Amino acid sequence: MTTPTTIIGSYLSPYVRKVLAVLHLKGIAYRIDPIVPFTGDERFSAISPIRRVPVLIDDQVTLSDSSVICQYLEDRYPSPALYPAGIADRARARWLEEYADTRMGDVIIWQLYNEVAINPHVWGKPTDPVRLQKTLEEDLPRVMDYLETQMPSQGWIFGELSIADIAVAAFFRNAGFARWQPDPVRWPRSSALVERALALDAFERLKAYEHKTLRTPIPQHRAVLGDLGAPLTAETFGTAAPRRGVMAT
Ligand SMILES: N[C@@H](CCC(=O)N[C@@H](CS)C(=O)NCC(=O)O)C(=O)O
Repeated sequence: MTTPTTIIGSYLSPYVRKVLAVLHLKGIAYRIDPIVPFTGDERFSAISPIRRVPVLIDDQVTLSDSSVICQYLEDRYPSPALYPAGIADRARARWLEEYADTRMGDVIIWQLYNEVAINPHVWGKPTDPVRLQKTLEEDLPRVMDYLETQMPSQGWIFGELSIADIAVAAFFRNAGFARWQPDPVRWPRSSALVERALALDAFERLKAYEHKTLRTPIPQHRAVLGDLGAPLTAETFGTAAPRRGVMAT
């Protein structure tokens, strides 16, 4: 029997969300081991040496890093294309994906979501109000100001839906979990694009799993997600106790 496409990683990760959206848009069936970051076992360390999610395992390859995974899926399953055809647009789409993964990841995940959710709920550390205020008043507006210069007045960034729209939108689900939404008056193009993208079935269908994960203690994630119909793997790479990552941030 061939190995079915398997994704390791929580429904709450924007990087996992990006990969799941791409799998859905390309019509690729998959199973998921929805482990929370920081809770992978030793076998997880072996396949994800930076100990980050998502990881993809299929009949040909084991890969970590969402951008590498999405590019692999595009190369192996070219239709529908999710990278623009023109060389310059293709490069710009990759840049916007990189901007989302690096800078939006830093501000929305490692600052905002970390302060509001991960520190208190995973590590038992209270929210730092000074850090949170700087994120909300300085860093997030700067990210939004840049995005606004890149967004179209209507439709998708490169005409057809692409990895750039998907990568950017994925982060706004986590901003929403931390009760932050872009102001549609200040950033009208970005707000509208994110709303359009998150309304796609590729994102919409994940919402029930995201909400359930948010509201459930870690040891019960698999059971409640299974009850909701999530396509779970039979086995898990997860452990009960979280441990700090291997990267400095
Ligand atoms: N560049 C990576 C980033 C993935 C990432 O940062 N994942 C987070 C979850 S949102 C993680 O696994 N963090 C655990 C850690 O850093 O130890 C990608 O695109 O996949």
